[in-house]
Amino acid sequence: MADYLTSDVVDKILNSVKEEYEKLPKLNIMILGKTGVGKSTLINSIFGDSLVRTGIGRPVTSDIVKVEKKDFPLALYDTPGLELTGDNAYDSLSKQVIDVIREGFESSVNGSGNEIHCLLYCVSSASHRFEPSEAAFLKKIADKVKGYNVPVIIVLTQSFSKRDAAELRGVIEAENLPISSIVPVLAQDYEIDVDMVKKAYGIDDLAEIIAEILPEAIQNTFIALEKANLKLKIKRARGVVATAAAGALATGAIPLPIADAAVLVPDQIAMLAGITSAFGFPVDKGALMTVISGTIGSAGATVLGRNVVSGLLKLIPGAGTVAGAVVSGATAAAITYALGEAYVQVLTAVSRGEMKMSDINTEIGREEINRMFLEKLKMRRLPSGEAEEESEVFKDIGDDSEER
Ligand SMILES: Nc1nc2c(ncn2[C@@H]2O[C@H](COP(=O)(O)OP(=O)(O)O)[C@@H](O)[C@H]2O)c(=O)[nH]1
Ligand SMILES: [Mg+2]
Repeated sequence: MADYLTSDVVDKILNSVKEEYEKLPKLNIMILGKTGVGKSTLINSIFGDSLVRTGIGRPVTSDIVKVEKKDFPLALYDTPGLELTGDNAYDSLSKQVIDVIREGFESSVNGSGNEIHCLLYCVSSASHRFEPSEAAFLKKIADKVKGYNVPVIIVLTQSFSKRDAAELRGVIEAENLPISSIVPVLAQDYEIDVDMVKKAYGIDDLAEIIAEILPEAIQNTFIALEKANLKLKIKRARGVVATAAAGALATGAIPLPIADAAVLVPDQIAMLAGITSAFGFPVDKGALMTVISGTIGSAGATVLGRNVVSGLLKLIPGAGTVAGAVVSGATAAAITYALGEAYVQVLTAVSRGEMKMSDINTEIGREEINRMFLEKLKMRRLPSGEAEEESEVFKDIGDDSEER
């Protein structure tokens, strides 16, 4: 088994994932609301606690702080510890908010990347209060930022009572504000009593709404960073697979996975990197190697090698040597699709806690991945949705895996 080859391929994927992360444009989110309504808790539950706990805050105005972390494509504009009492406090803050948003909007023309992509305005359902001064403040902000393309989402935080949340929603809706949506959430489980816990909810819906309102280019950043909605990641990852499979179908120039060498073409490497980025995992070299060896690499090639290569070569006129062989577009698409879908399935299982990254890099993990790969390969689904024509190659694979 030529592990050095697999390792080389994995290094290429690791590099490509790194580039993929570096390429993600910075997402700028502003979060507003009174102290104690649960802004930090909300951000933690969307992005994990790493930003709030380890990010570095820098004041941009007297009350607004920009929190960032090195090599992390998210900037959070927060108002920590701001006591919003009285019209003066609201007046002063609305000026600062609009200044920051306008400056970001104007400078982004020069590519500074400081434009605010989304404004989360938090009101606590638990406080039972939405004062006229706060309503006026929110109305002013929502009206002003409309001109700078900043969507506003009102988050009803600490909504352990859905009835209170519905009531508050009614009050805010009556204001007829130019906002994108009102979303009730309970960001963390809430202990009502020693024997009664209200489970957290709504963060996945909020994540979906945020993803929808963001411009396409920033969406990928959000999906890579968020930790609240696995479906968004799966959908994005499967989009990457479909694109790669369609590309393989069009070009068909995929080298055969032969003997014990995993030969991946750049499009497949980009696909694996894109999937990894959608799930937002730190890359684990061992796990990636197993995925490759369990699918089209060493172990998979035993299956592919025995049945496919000989089968394929019969189909390819003039293919004297294994090394020079390429497969048809349809077959290339099917292999690419199966590799991508198997990898998506692995990362989904890891995200759900059904599998550990470290479990993957074992004999059992590899067999499981191989099983997934063959199952996907048997589906023979093409990105266009057409059924693939029957081929000897797929009969071979089907026969072989059914025996196992
Ligand atoms: N159980 C529970 N506690 C929350 C929730 N949101 C906020 N809190 C609590 O409310 C307090 C204030 O929250 P924090 O996020 O610091 O508010 P901030 O000042 O707006 O950033 C903290 O003690 C949080 O633990 C929630 O969704 N569930
Ligand atoms: Mg806070």
